[in-house]
Amino acid sequence: MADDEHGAASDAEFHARAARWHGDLNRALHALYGERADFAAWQAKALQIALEAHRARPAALRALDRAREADPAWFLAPDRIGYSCYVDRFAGTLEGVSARIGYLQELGVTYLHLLPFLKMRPGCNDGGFAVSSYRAVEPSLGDMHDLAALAQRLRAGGISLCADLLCNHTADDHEWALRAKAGDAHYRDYYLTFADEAQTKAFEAHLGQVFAVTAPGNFTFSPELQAWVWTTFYPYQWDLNFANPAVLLEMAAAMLNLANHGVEVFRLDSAPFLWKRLGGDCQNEPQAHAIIQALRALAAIAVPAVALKAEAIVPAAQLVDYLGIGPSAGKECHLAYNTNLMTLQWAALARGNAELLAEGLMAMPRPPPNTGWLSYVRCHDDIGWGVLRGGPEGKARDWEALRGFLSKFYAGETENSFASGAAFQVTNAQAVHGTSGSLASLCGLERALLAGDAGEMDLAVRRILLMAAVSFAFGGVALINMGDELGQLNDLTFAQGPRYDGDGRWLHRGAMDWGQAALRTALGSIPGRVFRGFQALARARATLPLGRAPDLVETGPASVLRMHHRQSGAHFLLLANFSPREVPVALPAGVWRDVLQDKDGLSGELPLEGYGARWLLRAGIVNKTG
Ligand code: OTU
Repeated sequence: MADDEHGAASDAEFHARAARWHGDLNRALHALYGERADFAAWQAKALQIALEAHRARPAALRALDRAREADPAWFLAPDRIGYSCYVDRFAGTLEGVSARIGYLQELGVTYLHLLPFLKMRPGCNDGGFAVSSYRAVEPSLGDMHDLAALAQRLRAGGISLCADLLCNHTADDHEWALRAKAGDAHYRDYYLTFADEAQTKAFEAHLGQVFAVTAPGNFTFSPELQAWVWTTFYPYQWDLNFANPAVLLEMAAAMLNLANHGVEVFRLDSAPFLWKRLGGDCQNEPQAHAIIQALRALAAIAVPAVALKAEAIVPAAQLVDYLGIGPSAGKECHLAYNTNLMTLQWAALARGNAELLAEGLMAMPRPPPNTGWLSYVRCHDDIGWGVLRGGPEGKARDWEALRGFLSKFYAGETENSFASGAAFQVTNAQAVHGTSGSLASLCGLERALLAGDAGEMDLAVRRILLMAAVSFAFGGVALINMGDELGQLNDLTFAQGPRYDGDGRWLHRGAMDWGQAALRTALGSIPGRVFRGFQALARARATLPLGRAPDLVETGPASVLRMHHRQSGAHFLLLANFSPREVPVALPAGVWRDVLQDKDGLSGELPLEGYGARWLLRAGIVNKTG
């Protein structure tokens, strides 16, 4: 085909997609900017940006677009095992990550989330979450060419690349901010500025605080602007003004450009905070959803191979909205972090009781078709206890007391605690925010090793694998946080690290210990046991009949979680004992196969050891490929 013919055919493809998503894009844009006299011009401009991105899209990625349009649930396959890491901490540079693809494949990884790697503010930058340019890689990590090369190698190895889209804020040295500081009114309108401090106080009266200790308040005075700037997070992270349509289009263009470099999944950082309203807490506003829906529609039109993932650390009642509701069901994010599963798992582990976990999971609405959850037990952030609030239907319960208990338990401050984590951003002895600490340290491995207690070490390893077995069994994408697959401990030297800036989350962001990784084949070693445990879960999961979410979650006895997936005749059952004591567990009728231990013919009653987990399939109904 001649070039112009190619172009024409491809533009036709674009226009067909634009027609399909026309209604959704318009609904979202209208909700945001419908009142403006120049609305039609912005609408046209949005489509123009999408068309330019589509024309610039490499042929291989266009082929991927077509394949994924035919398989819209591609990211929900049971072999979707994610891995999350900082580029420098894992492998030095983007090129270094390329050299470690084999390691990721050995573990069973098919989805790689690289924490922020774009050009970041020098000095304090919140681990790269203060972006100076959306179009350049941080020079110490590589360049845009390395990014495209890495994405391509990952894709060839069956791994999808996920990157953050820092949509809520830029660094205060981003070009837009610099121009605003230099007096350019066009760019000043990219941010939320207030000349009068009283205005900020009026907002502040209804706002929470994310970094109450290291960055109190939500506004920062800029001497250059002679005004207060909205800064939800650190003072150098300037919140963007999405009431200005130019900001949304800049963000869309940045996203599409990264997609054309091979990014397949965007993690929408701080998604709840995108829209501000006087008198509200400025989270989860309907317009924040409209912004995401507009980004989704533009991605679907220009780069349909791409998926969006919401980072919304909000209570369960608000969470499913990020997958779209009403006319937008299934048309907002493809994925969202399952904060509910994560925090309730930690609650179950501390209490030796799975009832609250089962109840909380049953209360979650089912994700819309072609969407799902990202399950995780640890990530680069703290465990935010604030999401544990109970829904409107939730039983009357003292959630505040529970959050207080969990914070103390995982800081190792209660009598029976095995954990060595630390409270994060706590302003006074009563306040609770989150907990820092690595999976292994929170599960007791750090203390056990210090005490040289082999029995405790064994229990800690079982807790680690129990937490993973539950998280992996939920369906959707299961994410491993770098180092957890080796039982890596807290980094006790974190306060001396170059990126620390007084932020306690660096406790669990130590560099990858490749020495420990070398032990992964050593049968008797702890890293070996943990790695092989994760690997076995990843391999077995690929064969399981997992739905988007379990269809029944219950307990029996109280310490044992029972999670069921019934898919096209097959029945998968997870049993997970959150107590240290062995308990007898009654199996549902039928003959079961233990897929992790490869044992057949199980029926009746099963003794489940302390912190034991089983993945069972009802024999006879399983598909033959499994
Ligand atoms: C996100 O975090 C990122 O994951 C953090 O690493 C960043 O510091 C932050 O945004 C700013 O970019 O509020 O819903 O409680 O869970 O800051 C988004 C701490 C967030 C994090 C919280 C989170």
